[in-house]
Amino acid sequence: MKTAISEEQIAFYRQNGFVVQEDFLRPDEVEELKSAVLETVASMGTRRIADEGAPSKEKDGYYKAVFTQRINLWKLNATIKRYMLESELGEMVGKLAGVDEMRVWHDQALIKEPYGNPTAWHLDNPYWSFYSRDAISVWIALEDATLENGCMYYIPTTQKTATFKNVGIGKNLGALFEVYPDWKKIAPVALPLKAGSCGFHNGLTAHAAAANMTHKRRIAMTCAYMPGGSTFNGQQNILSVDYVKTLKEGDILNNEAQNPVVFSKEN
Ligand SMILES: O=C(O)CCC(=O)C(=O)O
Ligand SMILES: [Fe+2]
Repeated sequence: MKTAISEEQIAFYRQNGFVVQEDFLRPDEVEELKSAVLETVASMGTRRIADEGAPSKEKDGYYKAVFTQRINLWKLNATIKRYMLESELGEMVGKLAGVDEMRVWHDQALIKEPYGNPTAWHLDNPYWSFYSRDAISVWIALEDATLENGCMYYIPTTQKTATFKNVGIGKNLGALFEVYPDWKKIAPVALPLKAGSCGFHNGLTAHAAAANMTHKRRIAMTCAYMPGGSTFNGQQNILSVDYVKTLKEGDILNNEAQNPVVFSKEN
C-alpha cells in the first residue's frame, strides 16, 4: 500500500475536494483484496449491510442496477478489515482532511455490473448519521475504471460551497443541480483509474459515475472515514435499530466496535 502523500496532493485535495493516488495497491494486493471482496459480497447474498439489525432491504429496481452495493464488509472478512483499517491509510486520510483523529464510518463494495446505470450526481456526507465538512472516502479500483465502464467524476471545489442539502441517487442524473444551480458552471473532471490506483474525495464534493457500457464488471472497494468527535445527527442511515436506540442527537459517535479509530495524532 503506497501511503506516502505529498504536500502538493494535500493542497490539491483541500482546493478541489478530491485527489488521486496512482498505484496505491500493488498487483498482488489488488488480487488479495479483490478476492476477499468478491468472496464476502457473495457470502452476503441480497443483504446490503453486514451489521445485524441494520436496514437490509434491497432498493428499487433502478438503484439496484446502479451498482451491487454491500456495506461493512470489514466486519465479516479479516483481509478487508486489514486493508480498510490500516493505520497508514488512516494517517493518510487524516493528513488530507487535516484532522487529528479518524474513525471508519463504513466501507462499501461498489460493483457496477455490465450495462449498469450511471450513479447520479450526489454528495455523501448528508446521507450519514453525522455532519462534517471533513469526512473523506477512498475509492479503490480493483479492475481498471474507465470512461467506458463507469469511472468516477468530480466537480472541483464543490466541497467549499456545499450545504448539507442533497438528493438521492435516482433516475435523474442531474437532480443535484436543481439544488446547486451554480455548480452547472464548473467543468466536471473524469477520473479513470488503473486497477490498484485510488481516488479520495471529501464527503461534500459533488461526484457521479457514468454508466457501464461494457460486458464486464467495474469493481471498486471504498471506505468512508469520520473525523473523531463527530456527533449523531438523528439519521439512522446504516446504523442498526438497537444502536440508534442508545443514541440521542449530539452524542459523540465513538463506539469502537461500530466506528473504530484508524488514526489518532496522539499515538
Ligand atoms: O462507484 C460509484 O459508482 C459511486 C461511488 C460513490 O458514490 C462513492 O464512493 O461515494
Ligand atoms: Fe458517493
